[in-house]
Amino acid sequence: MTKSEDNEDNMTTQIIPVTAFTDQRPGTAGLRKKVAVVRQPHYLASFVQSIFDCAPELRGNTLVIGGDGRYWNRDAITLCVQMAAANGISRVLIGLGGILSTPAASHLIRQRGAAGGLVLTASHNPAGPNGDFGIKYNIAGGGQAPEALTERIFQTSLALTRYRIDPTVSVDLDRLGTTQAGALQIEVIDGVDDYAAQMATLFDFAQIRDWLAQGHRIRFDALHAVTGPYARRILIDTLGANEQDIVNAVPLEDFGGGHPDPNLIYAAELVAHMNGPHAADLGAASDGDGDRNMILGPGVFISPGDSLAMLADNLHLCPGYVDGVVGIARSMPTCRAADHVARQRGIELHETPTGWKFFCNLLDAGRITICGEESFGTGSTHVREKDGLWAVLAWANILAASGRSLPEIAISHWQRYGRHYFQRHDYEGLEADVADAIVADLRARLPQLVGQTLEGGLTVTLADDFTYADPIDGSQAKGQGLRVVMGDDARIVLRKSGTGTDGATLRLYLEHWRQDELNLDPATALAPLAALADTLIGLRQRTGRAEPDVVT
Ligand code: G16
Repeated sequence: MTKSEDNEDNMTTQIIPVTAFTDQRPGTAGLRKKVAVVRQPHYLASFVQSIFDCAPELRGNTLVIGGDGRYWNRDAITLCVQMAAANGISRVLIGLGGILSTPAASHLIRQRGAAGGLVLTASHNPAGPNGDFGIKYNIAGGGQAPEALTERIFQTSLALTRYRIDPTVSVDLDRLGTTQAGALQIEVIDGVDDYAAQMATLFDFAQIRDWLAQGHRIRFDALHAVTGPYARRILIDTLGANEQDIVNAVPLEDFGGGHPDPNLIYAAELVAHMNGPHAADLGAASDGDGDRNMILGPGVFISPGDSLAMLADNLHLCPGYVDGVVGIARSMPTCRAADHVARQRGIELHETPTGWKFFCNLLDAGRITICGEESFGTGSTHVREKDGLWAVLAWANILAASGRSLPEIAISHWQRYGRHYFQRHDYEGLEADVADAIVADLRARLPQLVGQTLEGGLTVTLADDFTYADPIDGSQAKGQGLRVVMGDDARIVLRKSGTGTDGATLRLYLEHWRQDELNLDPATALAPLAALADTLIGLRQRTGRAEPDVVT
């Protein structure tokens, strides 16, 4: 250890020499690793230093810091604050208890004009000593660092020789207010306040309150993750929802041992309630860091792609969006339900790679109002992250304003536009070379597929490895997933996940558009396409798995 390297530094700043780590390339949404990996000596500090080295705008400026409250969140936040002090950052804004949902952090960065933010989360991945940890850097606009920056951070981490820290700085995460540590101002804020205030500007709270007072119900499952306090404040305290309907609302360091992923598998309790005799009018769940959402009505599951399309079609009913939607974006694997809405309204539809960061330029440029992904993410111009509770409030506002039930809205949408049956089949924990070989083999066969009529009569109209050219900055993202497109009727998409921490995960996405049968069970509707994908890719055979690990 050496003392400060220039005379600008505090006397208590330490320069810690390190041997660079070689595995700090950020994935789809930041760096995600097992807790044991991140807790290795100097591991997190090295990554944070690489961020600070690549973000000179932070010097003399404000940095937002918050996390999803998972195991080791508090220690990691203290480390980030000590490093902020030693790297010339002048102010840190931290959520009370070290907690900020991902959308709330994005909002705070924008609202307070911060130069950036550190969001400590591994999203829906399980937590606890044997679980996962994660960290991502969000830039001044509130969105995740773009690809070019994450690549620079990775290159910096490969050559890192030291990091700077002031271990004398301490922070009381449980006390609201401002303190000074040398040149660093530390402000601990109630992360729920600003977020709740913003939601009140977008939605008609009085109308939702009346709707709830008439006996309608919202059932919300926070899965013991970050949205509990946000949901309690907004849904119970402000809107008057039943206290018993907001469940698992106390954030726990290990998420209660669960998997805080709002889908049909991991939010089973909510699904059972919504399929039961006392189902609420709107059922919803969010994830570890509050950016995902799952939407259900009594007896009906609205797939994320459908939710995006239905929200886009009805968003003008919410006061924050009275002028309607100027454009829509969805990630490539997300079903094409929203495309019909865009076509019908004569507005732009953008197809981007997986990863919320790809929406940010479009949002900044005012080209889109709403965007969404099959991975249970929906959001709008109000922040630069997806936003779980925003989607719940948007649906509640639409139900209250339209006077229609959720199943009525869904059925009339499908009658008008047809229904995109959609499923994602995940094969998890695969050997990386097995997963890579499966992808490489299909990639090699793509050119021959075009023009072929496959079993069942579907003809392949396009087969490629998806490349995205950003219409705003012209940057190109290549190798973003293999797609076998059968006109408007169907698609099979295969890609490797960029968020797992245990070996490789392959995702197979199946989509079939039907205008004749609107009431099928998705598994039944997609069975022929699944069989086709099996013949084409042989996933089960090549992975030695009888079936996918998770189907959502
Ligand atoms: C992140 C990204 C999303 C992406 C999802 C799944 O979400 O922000 O854009 O769709 O991961 O990515 P992959 O298919 O590569 O695993 P989150 O909620 O995990 O931050």
